[in-house]
Amino acid sequence: MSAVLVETKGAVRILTLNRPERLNALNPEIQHGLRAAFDDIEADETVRAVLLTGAGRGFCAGADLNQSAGITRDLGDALDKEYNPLVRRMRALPKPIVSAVNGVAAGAGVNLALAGDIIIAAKSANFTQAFIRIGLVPDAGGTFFLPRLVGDARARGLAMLGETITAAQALEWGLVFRLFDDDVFATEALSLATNLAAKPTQALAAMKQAFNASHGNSLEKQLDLERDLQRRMGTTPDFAEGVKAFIEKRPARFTGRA
Ligand code: T3D
Repeated sequence: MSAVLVETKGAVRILTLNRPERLNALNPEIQHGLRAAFDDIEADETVRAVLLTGAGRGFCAGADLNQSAGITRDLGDALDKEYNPLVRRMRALPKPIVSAVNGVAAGAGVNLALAGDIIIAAKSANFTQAFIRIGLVPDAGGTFFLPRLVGDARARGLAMLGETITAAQALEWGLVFRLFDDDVFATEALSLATNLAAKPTQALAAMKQAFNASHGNSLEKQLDLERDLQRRMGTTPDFAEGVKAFIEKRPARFTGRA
């Protein structure tokens, strides 16, 4: 059985981490499966949104610790070769990613979810920056995403104490966008991704670019970037269709084409 299940529903590509007996802990097979899946998604024009979730009761428990037991590995190498390219890939992907945290998320599993664009969670999910429990520092973008999402005080508390927070706490702190009841979670997650897949894909890609840049930009630079992106958006068929549909008082039919 594949470590990452890949399914297509309409214009949504669903990626399911699939090592439920290990709470979908990240091993080379999962890393390889994700890399291959994102290669396909980038190249396939018919895919307009991604849904990333986990099989079983976990979303992802971070790095598979069995591969670290008793072995001296260069963890910097592991980040350079596996985790960092994946996070960069997800952030730069010109298509929206819904991270659907269906259950337990720990360590790099949390931060992998945060690399998505819209993070939702099942009400039974929980989140642990588990790194400190094993003497590590948050990776996979954790020290970047966390303070920006929840603020410095909470980011430091979460990372330094390694305490588990509930989905309700994660929502209250701004770590996730929305919660759903467990019994409807999969359906609601797909519905959200399907909704995104029907939107003007070029504009969503440009938004990702703008939000990614905004953390490091001055207002001046960000205004310039918005101008450049908007200039490009103004030439897209979806802009023409959106305006036409508004004037004709009908729902727009976006194609996502450049
Ligand atoms: O090494 C590198 O590549 C460097 C990169 C590091 C990045 C990181 O992510 S470091 C952080 C790694 N993750 C952790 O430290 C979390 C470890 N897991 C836990 O602390 C707990 O499992 C949880 C708090 C996540 C959930 O607890 P609970 O009680 O709900 O489940 P459980 O019983 O502990 O786990 C269920 C099974 O999954 C269990 O196997 P068993 O006993 O039934 O055979 C457990 O060993 C396994 N499992 C859970 N997490 C991992 C794992 N197996 C391997 N690696 C894991 N990370």
